Amino acid sequence: MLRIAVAAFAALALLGVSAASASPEASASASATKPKLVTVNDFYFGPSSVTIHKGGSVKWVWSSTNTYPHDVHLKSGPKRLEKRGTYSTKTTAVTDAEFKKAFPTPGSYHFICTIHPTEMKLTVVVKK
Ligand SMILES: [Cu+2]
Repeated sequence: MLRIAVAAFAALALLGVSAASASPEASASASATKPKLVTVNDFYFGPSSVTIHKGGSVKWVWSSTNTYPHDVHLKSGPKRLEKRGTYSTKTTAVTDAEFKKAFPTPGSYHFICTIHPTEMKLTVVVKK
């Protein structure tokens, strides 16, 4: 069961990467904007807040020392955000997972882990 979840995660991560490299914003600013790294830990996102520019991306990496499953779920974001579902993972993972997402729309984004919603919170601010 866990193996299936991890495989699904890997597929999701690949989709995320190919979508990002196909986007004009990403290629135009590729050298300037390395993804901001956020680690997914028992039981916090580190750091709990990141700021990027429009077209930049965030890469979540699950800590190798985790013993509980976590996910990344967009709780709230800009009003007219397109493809809202692509800002959340489809599965949970304990370790050895990554999730990368580009942010073409400026605004404030609030993420949680749906399994630990009161402990695990992350704010992403996307500047114009
Ligand atoms: Cu969690």
